[in-house]
Amino acid sequence: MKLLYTINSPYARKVRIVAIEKGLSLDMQQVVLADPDCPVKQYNPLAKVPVLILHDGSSLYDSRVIVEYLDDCSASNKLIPQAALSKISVRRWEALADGVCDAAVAIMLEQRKAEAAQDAAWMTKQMDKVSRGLTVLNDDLANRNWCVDNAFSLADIAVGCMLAYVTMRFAKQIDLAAQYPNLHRLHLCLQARPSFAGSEPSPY
Ligand SMILES: N[C@@H](CCC(=O)N[C@@H](CS)C(=O)NCC(=O)O)C(=O)O
Repeated sequence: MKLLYTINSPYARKVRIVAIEKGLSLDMQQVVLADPDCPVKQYNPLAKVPVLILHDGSSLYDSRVIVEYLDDCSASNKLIPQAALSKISVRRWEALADGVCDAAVAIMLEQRKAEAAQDAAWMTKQMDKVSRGLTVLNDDLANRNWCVDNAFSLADIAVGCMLAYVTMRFAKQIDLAAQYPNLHRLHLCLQARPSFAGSEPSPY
């Protein structure tokens, strides 16, 4: 199986970490989305990463579909619980973490426009989504070690990828330790895992 990804995509990083945690070896192909020959649109009509190309040439997207597929590839180290309520809870944490990333990515794209073309009110609206999302995730985590059922799961991976992304993009606006101490504690714990340590995003 081959994964098309970009190094700083938080969604692709979620997939990369799931694969490592599951012990699955993927053929990794880093792509440049702006490249006219970028292969992504051939496999995903939405032209977004991540895309997982299966052995028969068919493809899976988006990240939430891919992580479920990978988790089902082996019975060991399940990252999405089987029990219905726990599973829905994990997926809800993931949905909120991914949603915060959606708002953060939207701001980053707006900031790439010429300053006169940027819509400040729209960016504030997106930043409010980031702040509200972080507040809810921080409150919901409270003093627990892991997001759901006191066990490491996809919820922690999704939240960890989002935290790395927003702290990289908004280093000046977001002080995790001061504003979101519960998420800060989780972030430190996740950064120590080999799957996270080897896949840190870097600003470009
Ligand atoms: N919901 C999608 C989001 C994927 C996404 O937005 N990826 C970004 C990179 S971080 C992308 O490929 N953007 C290119 C575009 O929107 O044209 C997922 O979870 O995979």
